[in-house]
Amino acid sequence: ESRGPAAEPTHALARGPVVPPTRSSEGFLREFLRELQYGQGVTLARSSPNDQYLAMARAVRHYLMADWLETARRRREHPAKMVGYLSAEYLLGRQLDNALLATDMVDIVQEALAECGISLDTMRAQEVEPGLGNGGLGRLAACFIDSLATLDVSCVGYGIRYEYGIFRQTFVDGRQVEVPDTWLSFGNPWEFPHPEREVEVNFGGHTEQYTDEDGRERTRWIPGWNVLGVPYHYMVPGYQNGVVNTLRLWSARATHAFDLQIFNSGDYAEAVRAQTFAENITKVLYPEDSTPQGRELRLQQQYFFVACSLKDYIDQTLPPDFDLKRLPDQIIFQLNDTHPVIAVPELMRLLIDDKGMEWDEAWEITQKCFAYTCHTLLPEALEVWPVELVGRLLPRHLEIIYGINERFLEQVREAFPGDELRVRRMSIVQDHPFRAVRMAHLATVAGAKVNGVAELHSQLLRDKLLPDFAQMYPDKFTNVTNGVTPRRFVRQANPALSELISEAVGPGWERDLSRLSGLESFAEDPEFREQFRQAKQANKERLRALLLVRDGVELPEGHLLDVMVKRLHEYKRQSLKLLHVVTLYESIRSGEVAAEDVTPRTVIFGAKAAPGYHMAKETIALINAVAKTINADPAVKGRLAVAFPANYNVTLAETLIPAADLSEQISLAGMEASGTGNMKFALNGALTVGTDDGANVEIRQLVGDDNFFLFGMSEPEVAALHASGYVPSQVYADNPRLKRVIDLIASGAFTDGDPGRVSAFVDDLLYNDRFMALADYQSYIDVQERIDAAYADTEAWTRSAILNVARAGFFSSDRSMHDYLDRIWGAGIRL
Ligand code: T68
Repeated sequence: ESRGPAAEPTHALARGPVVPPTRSSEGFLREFLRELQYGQGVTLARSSPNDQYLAMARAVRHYLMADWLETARRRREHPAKMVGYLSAEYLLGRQLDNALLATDMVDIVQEALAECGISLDTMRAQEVEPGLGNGGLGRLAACFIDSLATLDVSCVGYGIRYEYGIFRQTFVDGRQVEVPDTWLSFGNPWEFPHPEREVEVNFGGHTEQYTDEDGRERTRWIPGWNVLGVPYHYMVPGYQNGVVNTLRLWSARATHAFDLQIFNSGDYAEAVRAQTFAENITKVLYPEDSTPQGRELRLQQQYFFVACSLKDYIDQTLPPDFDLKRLPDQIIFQLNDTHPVIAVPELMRLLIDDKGMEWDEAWEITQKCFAYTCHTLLPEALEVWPVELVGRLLPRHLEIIYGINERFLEQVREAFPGDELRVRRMSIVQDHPFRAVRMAHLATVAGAKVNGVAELHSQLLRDKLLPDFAQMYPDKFTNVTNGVTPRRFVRQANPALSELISEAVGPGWERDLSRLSGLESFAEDPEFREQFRQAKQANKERLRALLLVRDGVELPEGHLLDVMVKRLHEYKRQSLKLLHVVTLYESIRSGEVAAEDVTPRTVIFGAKAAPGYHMAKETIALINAVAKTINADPAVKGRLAVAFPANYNVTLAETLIPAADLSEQISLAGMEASGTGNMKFALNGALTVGTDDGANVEIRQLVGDDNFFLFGMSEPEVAALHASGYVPSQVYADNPRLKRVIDLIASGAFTDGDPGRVSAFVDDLLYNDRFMALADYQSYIDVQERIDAAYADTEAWTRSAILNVARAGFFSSDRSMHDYLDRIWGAGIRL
């Protein structure tokens, strides 16, 4: 398809570069009104807040457009190696503020809107955040593409445009009820659909052998059905640097054959059903975090988006005459967990079947084009796809996977002669408990590099999860500790602290977070400490105001704010936090401690449970039940409160985290791959209470033991307890305080006297407790008592909080990106 005008333009405006609108409130006002009147088709007087939001968002977009087009032109003209970030999830958060910050337009826009009688805050509140991810993994992808744009690294993020993102959580009688996330229903001003760049994706059918013109034996795939992928482009602006990269999200459409069928078919309803079937592929995000269910539609989603992305890159991004032998010089595909790993056989298929390459050559290229990031250690989180399903949906890919496995196992046998047990352990295809493809093995064999997401995790990945592979390919394994973007999670979320930081260390720290170390000396300055406390206080007020209107919750004033926000999962141990809350409650109620001797504390939970995760949902119900009882009890009023705002998401995080005093990172050691919320809290001046797990280990090393509350077993201690046999009921029997607390819960004290509603929770703790909450209970209670005392010493606490900020600069995702560049992506990527 040809691009550009048919004839040479004659007018200067048509020839020249794209001119951005004037950067003034007058200029913005003009853009805004033009979008409102000509884009939305309403006058200001008749416009709804949604009209105003859509128009202003489009007007803001204008200011990024010239940079976007220019960045694309620059990257075309000076082709350097590019990162293709392949991720099934991007948990972006709201776009408006991010765009205003990237363009440095907050003041201009505020002034212009004021002249229209519109408040910027009202506009901000209109936006439904794109929740195209479950939790940490999806948010990490969003932080990484932000950092790559800020570092001016050429990157395209590839993913899925789910019509429904992560569900909206509501509580009915304290129990989680999921509501569909209709984020697109009022229009989305941040996306650019490109139906003209649609690509076809095949599924099903069978393969056959044939002999080509040169007499070579070849295979071809005769698919059974297909769908179209339509790309939607999103701008990914760097921070005030004129760079705008692209996020390309794919949406499934029925092929035009379906449209024809609809017209020609006597059975209209049947034809429409076929169309619905195709479009189902990108209908909804799977809300399973860490426990993939192996559903057919999920594999369809995965293949759909990587097939679209590879085809788009090879056929549309590379020059038409490109020699694919040089592919590894042009791109590295980073696999965000195993979800996109079906891209490996897909690239092999493209190179061999479509481009006519020999196997060995195609494999050499493929092995250089992928790198794999693992985000877990939980065995049940590792994806395995039944061979029967892969064969039915992607018969050619299954053959290729077998081909890869056969050659790989030959190498294993060569390296370890006679070790058939090892061969079976390492095989990409497992036989037991059912025949299936182990996606992590495929990714490890194919990937040039394999990385974990924090030091401890990478070490356990080598030593426990994939030890055979680490032995065979020691150089493949590396670590890149996660990071978070300081633009969204400090600058944007915490303007009060940001201003203080700028005053102390000068401007520009948002792009070089190591400069936070300049705050170190200010920790000793009483005046600075006072200002720091005032900023925290302002953030608490802001949170109080938000929770009042958002949830009708009234937070008490002057409390230690103790926050645990993350997905609900047994390994993260919200149950342990709950045991602490009930312990505090019980100790006041029983008169063991006088209410006035208790450090006033409000505990805030935020957590979604996977809809099919029974124990997680029981835990949510119990937290709500405990909150209801405690908050209504005059005996603890002013001393202890519990809040559980529904629907924790990126938007809520941006107000919650800056207000927190204490960050709860209490997973069983060895279970949390990294955590990234832990980093956001430290950067916003909360102290961490945490186990030696994931990135907590590195946070503690950096901020220092005096400024971190460590508790619980270490990973080796956990392993030893497992080996010696863990009996939770014995821990219960041996600890009178723990026994009182569990007995109180079990009695129905929080469930209207009904023990039935808590028996699943209690029985699991006593007779299973897979994540050893009871084993760490006493240590946790002890550390919390130290925290109560520490918080009472305001100056010392503030000093520690400042030191957390000063020493957490390492956790910028910009640093993570530098590490990927150094350790994984290799030479050729221009900085
Ligand atoms: C998280 N994983 C890790 N998974 O739990 C967390 N899984 O420790 C780490 O900091 C973060 O990744 C970033 O590395 C997830 O968030 C998922 O969301 C997920 C989604 C679908 C299937 C499996």
